[in-house]
Amino acid sequence: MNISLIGVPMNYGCDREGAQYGPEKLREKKIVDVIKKYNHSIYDFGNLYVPKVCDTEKYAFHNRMKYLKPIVEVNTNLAHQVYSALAAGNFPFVIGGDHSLGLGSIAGASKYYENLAVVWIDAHGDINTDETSPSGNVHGMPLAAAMGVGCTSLTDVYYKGVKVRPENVFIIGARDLDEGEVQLAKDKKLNLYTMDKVKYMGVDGILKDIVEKLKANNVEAVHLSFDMDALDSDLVPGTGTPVTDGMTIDEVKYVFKHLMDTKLVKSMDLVELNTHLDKNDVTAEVAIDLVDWTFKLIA
Ligand code: B3U
Ligand code: MN
Ligand code: MN
Repeated sequence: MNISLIGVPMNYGCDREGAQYGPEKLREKKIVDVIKKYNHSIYDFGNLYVPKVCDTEKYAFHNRMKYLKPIVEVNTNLAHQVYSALAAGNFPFVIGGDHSLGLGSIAGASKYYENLAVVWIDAHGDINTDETSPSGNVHGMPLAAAMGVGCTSLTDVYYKGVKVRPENVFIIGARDLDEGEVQLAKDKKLNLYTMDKVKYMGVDGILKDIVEKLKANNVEAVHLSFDMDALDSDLVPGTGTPVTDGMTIDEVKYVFKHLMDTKLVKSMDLVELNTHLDKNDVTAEVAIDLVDWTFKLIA
């Protein structure tokens, strides 16, 4: 497979030091060589340009969303990179950076694929809007925006309108949802597999459900968005908002395996590695192990 590696060294969406160094750390840990091991041709497109905005300006562009302008700019460029990679027959692999980059990667993938699904593996729902967000951090909003919910400056990134239909949204591993997110998930009847549900149905149970729905909905392609904080907080000190009672590494690998088996996964993000918070690079090593596993599966 031809892989396009796209780095997004951005932390405006989480408003925390350290998330912007994810791409640099993963390259230091030889992400390119790890992917190459499985006979892929990898094209490293380097890192996207992230404009400098000082923190005194964080609310200069919107009164409830921090750093709105640079986030929209970076995501517009990311969307076009992802779209171009897909149009060239490549698999775009986007490394973050905070999860606000989901805005761009989903926008790019959805421009290419008519009927896209998104599998969002995360301790959080990331379905807040500027009105429901308790923090004003845009990394808690991209999935709502992709469904066309929230402020038009986010919903209209790259092109106007809905990028993914709610019935094609699958959230796995959530265990820290805000009130507005719970309400939106209900209103939109999202496929929400909270950690409680994962435990109740088992990983096999939720995967069976997801694969059936992907088929029933005639999904053409899946964008897989993986937030490191889906993993249990004990395993990933190097992420901005770790949450207890999360997934094990084996559970994540199992989910990846079965999703890859569908042959529908055509693009992927790996986000929220925070090098400042990491302890002896353990989180970076976990990320690399998951990358290794993923590209072995794709081979
Ligand atoms: N739901 C909270 C916290 C949060 C979302 N995503 C992360 N943290 N990583 C919010 O700010 O929207
Ligand atoms: Mn997230
Ligand atoms: Mn998260």
